[in-house]
Formats: sequence, structure tokens, C-alpha cells
Amino acid sequence: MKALEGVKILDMTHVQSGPTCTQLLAWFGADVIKVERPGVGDATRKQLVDVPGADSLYFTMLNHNKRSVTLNTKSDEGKAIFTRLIEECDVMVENFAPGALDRMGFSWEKIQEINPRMIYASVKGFGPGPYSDCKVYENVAQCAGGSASTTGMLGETPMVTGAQIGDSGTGLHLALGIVTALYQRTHSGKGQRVECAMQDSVLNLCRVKLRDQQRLKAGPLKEYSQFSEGIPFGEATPRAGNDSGGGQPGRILKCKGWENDPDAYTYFITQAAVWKNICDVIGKPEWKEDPEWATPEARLPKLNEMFGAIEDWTTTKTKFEVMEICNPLNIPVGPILSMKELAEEPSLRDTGTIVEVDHPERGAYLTVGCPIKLSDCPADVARSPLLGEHTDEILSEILGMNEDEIAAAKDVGAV
Ligand code: CAO
Repeated sequence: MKALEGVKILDMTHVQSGPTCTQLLAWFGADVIKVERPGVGDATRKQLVDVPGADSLYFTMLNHNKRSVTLNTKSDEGKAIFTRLIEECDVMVENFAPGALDRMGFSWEKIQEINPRMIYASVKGFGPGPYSDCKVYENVAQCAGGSASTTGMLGETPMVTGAQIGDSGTGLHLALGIVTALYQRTHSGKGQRVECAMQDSVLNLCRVKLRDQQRLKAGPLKEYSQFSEGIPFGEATPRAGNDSGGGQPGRILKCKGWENDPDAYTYFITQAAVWKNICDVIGKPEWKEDPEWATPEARLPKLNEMFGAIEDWTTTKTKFEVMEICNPLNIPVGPILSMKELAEEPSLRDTGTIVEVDHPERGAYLTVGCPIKLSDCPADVARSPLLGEHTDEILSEILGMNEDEIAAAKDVGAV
């Protein structure tokens, strides 16, 4: 039995943030019923198409283990079917633009009236406040949540990150809210509203930068390279390049082959506790006891010189050799892995972190499997549904509609 077996989710999500949430719940065993507009479906089905005529990887990689029902929730007949689905389901998830469900006639008050046990979960760009009406996409959330202003090199343009912290990050937060509400319902018997704003989720993930904002009052942030370079701090947390977010200085350093391979780099943290090991490895044993180098305080004003010496050593090794040499000595390092390397890494296939899935329209493709491993609930990744693939099945199985009723709903374009 799967952890969320028996939980029925009415999935009104589209694009990325909502679908990542419901995909996780599907992996944990919930029956996720994706409601899509007849003939149109989730816009991502046809975005960034690589195989003509087939659902895009954008869509397939966000909608595994779900069933798809087409339903025009704006027509009277569609609304009647939708109302019955709300009666039967435990959770409804949506990430439409602000007010879209209210305009459809399904406000939170109305949903509670139809099913008081319903958990109604939403993603919006912003919480209540001046921007609550805005439509929001990933990079807007990264900018509004403090990620862009603190990412990138000092003195250069703010930068967005490749990690989809606004979309997938918010989806993760929402999934936690939903299972928490499901747990509370086991005591209260009542549903509740779960809301996640993308700005809030990004800010939550950037909390160390809000920490640093407050530390600025007590003086410069000494672990930032900017301090060792003698560059004064301004009023806000600055961009810190590749400095590590903790108190131990760290940077990305070149490795053997960097001239031709854009990913021949390693992350290297000069953890104070293993400083002596670092000195031995990089061929500077004299730095172990030298008061100019022996303590973190002594090294702070000379980070460029220190990392320069370490890089003189890392450039003689591949990023994997650096890992092999440093790991047994407890020196924290990590190779910069490309997507190609990750896609080909056998250990990630073994754990189900990267999975090959077969699809009737596009053939085999790779996807990211469930990153959360439950010992009693392994996640088996099943391909995403075709548009409306399960419409008849859902209408008859969940709503008990017969063939004639389903045909009539199709005739009027409700499904
Ligand atoms: N039947 C009938 N109508 C349907 C339907 C269905 N099954 N499903 C959706 N619709 C309608 C909606 O009701 C809405 O109609 P109105 O505009 O008349 O209210 C319309 O389709 C489009 O919805 P939308 O405004 O949400 O879509 P959009 O492409 O214009 O905006 C997005 C997309 C993502 C910017 C917006 O949905 C949003 O801001 N969502 C919240 C934040 C979010 O999740 N962002 C992450 C996106 S991933 O980068």
C-alpha cells in the first residue's frame, strides 16, 4: 500500500509550480486527476516541443503518475461535473492566475459548501499585498524573493539561478502544506485552505541572505570575499559570487582541463577543522603552523592568495581526482557536474533519481524520479497521461456516469 493511497486529488494545476506538487503526491500514491481544458490542455504540452506531435518534455517530466480528464469548467454542464468531482475528492490544487477560480464560480466559500472536508491548495506569485493580482513566472519570483539580488558576481548584474526555486520550490512547499492539512483533517474532520506564494517560498530558501542583511548592522561580513578584497559593504546583502553561505570560506576552482571543458571545476571549502590536511594536499605544509596562515582569522584578509594556491593544485587534477583525494581527508569538495554527466551517472539510475520512461508518442526519455525516498513507499514513475486519456474512466469510475451520460457531456463540449 502506498502512503497516500485512497487520497483523491483534483489537479487543476498547469505549467510548473502546481504540477511539481501534484506529481510528488502522485508518487506517494495519491490518485491525481488532472483536469484540463478540452482540446487544449496544459499549455506546456505544446511548449518547447522537440518531437513533432508529441507532448513536450516540459509537460511529461512534470506530470507523471497522473490521470487526465478533459472538462470545460466554464460551461454549465462542465460545472455540474466539476461540482461532483469536488464532492468526491479530498484535495484540490490550483495555480491559476489570481481570481480565475472565483471567476469560474468556485470560490473557497463555495468549495467548502460543496465539500467541507476539501483541502484547497493554491500557488500564487505573491501573498496578500500590493502585488497580489499579478501573474508570476519563475524568474519573476526569483527576483522578487531575494534570490537574484544575492546571486551573481559582485558589481555585476543580478542573476537568476538554473534551479527552479520559484516553481518547483513552491510546489514542494505546497505539497508539505497539503499533507499537513490532510493530517490535521484526521483529527478535525475539516478541510482547510493551503496557500503558498512563490515570493515567500523563494525568500524561505534565501533565508541565509536575510540573516546576512541583519548581520551587516554589526559590521562587514567577514566571510565574504569582498571583505578580504577591501571592498566596502553597502546597505543590502551583496552578491557573493561563489562564496559559501556558511562561515567557512569556499569557492569554485579550476581543475585539469578547464581550458576546454566548461565544467572542469570543483567546489572547495577551506573547513577550519581540516586546514592542516589542506596544507599537506596542496603542498604548503609550512602554512600549518605559520601564524600568518594557521587560523581562520589570519587567512580571512588573504582569501584570494589562499584560493590561488589551492587552485594551483586543483588545476593539476581532474575534478574527480580532487574528490578522490580530498574526501578521505574530510576536506569538503564537490565536482561541478554537467547535466550530461548526471544523465549518464549509473548510481543515480540505480537509486531511481534518474529514470528512463517510455512514452507512446515520443519513445523513451529520461526524467528525474522522486527525490524523497520512503522505505515503505517506493515511487514507481509512470508516464504522463495523454490529453483526456482517462476522461471516460474517471467519469464512470468516480462519478458513476453511464455511457449515454458521458456521450451527452461530450456532445455539448463539456468534456
Ligand atoms: N476549462 C475552462 N477554462 C479553464 C480551464 C478549464 N478546464 N482551465 C483553465 N481555464 C481558464 C482559466 O479559468 C482562466 O480563465 P480566465 O482568465 O477567464 O479567468 C484561463 O484558463 C487561463 O488561466 P491563467 O490566467 O491562469 O493562465 P495564463 O496562461 O494567462 O497565466 C500563469 C499563467 C502561470 C502566469 C498564471 O496562471 C499564474 O500567475 N499562476 C499563479 C502563479 C504560478 O503558478 N506561476 C508559475 C507558473 S510556472 O512558471
